[in-house]
Amino acid sequence: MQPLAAPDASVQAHNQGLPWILLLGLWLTGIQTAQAHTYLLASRPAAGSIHATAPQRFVLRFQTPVENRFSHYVLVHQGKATPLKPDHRNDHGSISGPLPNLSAGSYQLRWSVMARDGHRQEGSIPFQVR
Ligand SMILES: [Cu+2]
Repeated sequence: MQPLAAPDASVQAHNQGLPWILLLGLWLTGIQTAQAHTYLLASRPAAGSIHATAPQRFVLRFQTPVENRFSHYVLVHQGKATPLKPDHRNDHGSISGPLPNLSAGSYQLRWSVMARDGHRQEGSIPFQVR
């Protein structure tokens, strides 16, 4: 009977369609997450870098702009943390500022930033001055 074929085809089409809707949902969620969170793209000094000449400035490049009022940067050396004050930022998530005069030794540039969605991200960049 011809009419019975139609419901079967309909069910099959429905089953094929559902995964695409789920995939679309996951894709949209992924885009939203990528826009919401930020992360560090690059830094100067770079993580693990060794400097014959002490760097005079730091640069952090984040994937998105950060909330400046709720973002902090410190330089840790021999257990002592010195706050760093950025003096330049752009709308694309780049932040830079002066470093104090660095003697030879191991340092960590620790950053803690708040993305526009309110999520905090933290990290530590180790580097050395010879
Ligand atoms: Cu987020």
